[in-house]
Formats: sequence, structure tokens, C-alpha cells
Amino acid sequence: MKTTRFGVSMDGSLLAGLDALVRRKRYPNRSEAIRDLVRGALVEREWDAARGDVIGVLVIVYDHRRRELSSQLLTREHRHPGGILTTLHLHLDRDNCLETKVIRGKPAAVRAIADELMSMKGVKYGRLIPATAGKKLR
Ligand code: NI
Repeated sequence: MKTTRFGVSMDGSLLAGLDALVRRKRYPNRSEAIRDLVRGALVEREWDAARGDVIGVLVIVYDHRRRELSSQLLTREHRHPGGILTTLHLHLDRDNCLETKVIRGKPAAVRAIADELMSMKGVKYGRLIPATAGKKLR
């Protein structure tokens, strides 16, 4: 495939941020960093536009001492028996638990399940990572 060069303009602070990213992630150059960012954005777009099932990985951190949160999470998860394929639970410290959940379904349904869990009181951090193999899942 032919590679095309093109100019990119950005202000100084954004460029400083890009250079910091290049150093931190050890990219060989700015071009590779920009290519990676574009690929990441395209994966997410492809994921959202998919007609079939997609996979999302949800990461949440919550305070397990928060009253009933663990059982409320379980109750909600049981409403989506086919959606949440697996959960990994890690006791982060005395108070906090980290869970990753692999969710499968139509893009909007996966986002809805993730939003439902992330928005619960006591969930301190939540992030959904769209995952794709770059083609339709069977
Ligand atoms: Ni725990």
C-alpha cells in the first residue's frame, strides 16, 4: 500500500503533549504515534457501527464496603445473563475492588450494560474498552 506524506499543524502545547506521548510510549517517531491514535479511533468507530455482536471490556473500581453495592452489582448483572461473559475480580486494597467484565452484544446494548454498572453509586472509576478483531464476530 502506498504511503502518503501530509503536513499536520498543531499549537505548541498540543505538540508538546504529542512529544511526551512519543517518549512515554516509546514510539520511534511522531508518525507512528499518530498512526496508532488514528487506528484506535477507527476501531472504536467500526465497533459502534457494527451490525452484529461486539465485545467490550469494562473496567470498574468500587468500594466494597459501600452498603449492598456488591449484591446490587450482581443483581444487575443477572439481568443480562448472555451479555456478561466473564468477570475477573481483584481485591485492590482493604477498601477497593477492581473488576473487569467481558461483555458481548450489539454495540448499543454493550454500552447500555456498561453505563448501567458504571453509574452505580460507589463505583469510583469505570471505563469501557471496545475490542474488535477487525471483522465480524461469529
Ligand atoms: Ni474485592
